[in-house]
Amino acid sequence: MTLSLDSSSYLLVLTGAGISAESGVPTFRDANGLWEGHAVEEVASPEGFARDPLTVWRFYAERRASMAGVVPNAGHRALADAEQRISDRFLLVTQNIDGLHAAAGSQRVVELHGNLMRSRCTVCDRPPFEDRTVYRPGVAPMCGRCRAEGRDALLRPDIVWFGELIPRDAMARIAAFVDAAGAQLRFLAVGTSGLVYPAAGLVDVVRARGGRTWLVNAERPANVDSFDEVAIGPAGTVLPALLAG
Ligand code: BJW
Repeated sequence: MTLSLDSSSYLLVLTGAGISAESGVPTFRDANGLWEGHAVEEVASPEGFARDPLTVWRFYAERRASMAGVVPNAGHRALADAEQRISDRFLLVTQNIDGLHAAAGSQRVVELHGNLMRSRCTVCDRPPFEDRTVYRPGVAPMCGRCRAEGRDALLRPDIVWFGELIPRDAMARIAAFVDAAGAQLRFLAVGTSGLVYPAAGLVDVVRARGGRTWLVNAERPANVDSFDEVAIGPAGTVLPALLAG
């Protein structure tokens, strides 16, 4: 299987947890969607946070701590290299919150589900800010700006949880890219189970526009039949070969 990029082709890439697996980041459904016996939806949903912010913060503090020393792998680097070759005709949409694409040198990145190393206030409109703090168990951090104005307000991770809207500017950037690409659009999905929307529906958006679609995944995901070309295997091995030309 090949995916050659000529002087007119546009490439839209969607990545999921599988691309970071070879860097040592567990995939989302590695433990059957469970963390310490909690269903993922319990610790990654606004309802779960409202019910038990301490547990949700412990979940994310553990994940922040687990990123120490984690570096991008050959799959991340192959995508950064492809972007170097076609620059503005490349857009990388990632569901991952680990920041590894930027660490590999990718610049045109849409973080669909937010970023683990940012927090935001649950009350005020202060913009999300970088926050690498690994809060201790039992600590739910509070907003300093709200406190200065005399109210208590919890911080939360700047992550898109189940049932929450994807940031409007993220969807607008994807739509503008798809429009600009027209008939030259190619789509490559990597390391994603094809279960979570709207990401899982991007392949169908591209097909409706007549674009060709590729998939690289360790196993056959839920939406495998939507792809023209499928390579089953580890992204760190398959991507460098696929994007070499
Ligand atoms: C390898 C590999 C290697 C391993 N190489 N491969 C339409 C229909 C039905 C429902 C909906 C719909 N539209 C919206 C919804 C509701 C919901 C949804 O999709 N639910 C489904 C579960 C049914 N979507 C939403 O709520 C989204 N919001 C939204 O659409 O708003 C409008 C709306 C709201 C409500 C109702 C209707 C509309 C928001 C979704 C936010 C998802 N957030 C999460 C958690 C936060 C981040 C975090 O804490 O980490 O994001 S969920 C979780 O899943 C996480 C991931 O980004 C996401 C996707 O997972 P991913 O990346 O695919 O990982 P895995 O683990 O599932 O798969 C890894 C794959 O890699 C596997 O296939 C492996 O085989 C493979 N692999 N090693 C290559 N080395």
